This record gives sequence, C-alpha cells and structure tokens, in this order.
Amino acid sequence: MTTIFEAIGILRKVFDKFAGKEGDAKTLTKKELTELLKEQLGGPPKQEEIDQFFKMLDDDGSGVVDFNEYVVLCASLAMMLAP
Ligand SMILES: [Ca+2]
Repeated sequence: MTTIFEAIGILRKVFDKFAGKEGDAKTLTKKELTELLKEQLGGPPKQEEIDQFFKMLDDDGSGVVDFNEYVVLCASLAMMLAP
C-alpha cells in the first residue's frame, strides 16, 4: 500500500475508534470529538475552543461530526502544520 493510502487508513481508524464510543458509530458527538482532540493533539483543549471547532466542523448543522466533516478537520490541521 502506498503511504498516502496508509495515512488515510490511519485517519479512518482514529475516527472509528472515537465515533464508536457512544451513539452512532458513524458520527462523532461533541464528547467524542473532545476525547479525540485531547488524545490526538495532546493536552485538553478549552471548552470554548471545542465549541468553536465543533460549530465550524458541523457543516450541515446535524449536531454530530460525520467522516466528511472530520476529513475537513484533518485537512485544516495539515495546512496549519505545513511549513
Ligand atoms: Ca458516535
């Protein structure tokens, strides 16, 4: 498998791990997203930041973050971390 497909597989794995914690296993609740950010970004983000993040990601206003919306988060991180 090429590196980029491997990377996408890993992103999927992280999403599934947290999305499966409560409710629908195909979406992230705010609580699941909070846990994901805490574990993956290191250090607890502020509630304000989480609220902002969640609002920004939940594009269709469904109250949960689906895989497509999560990919937007990963893409934003990639751009933020780009040299
Ligand atoms: Ca869920």
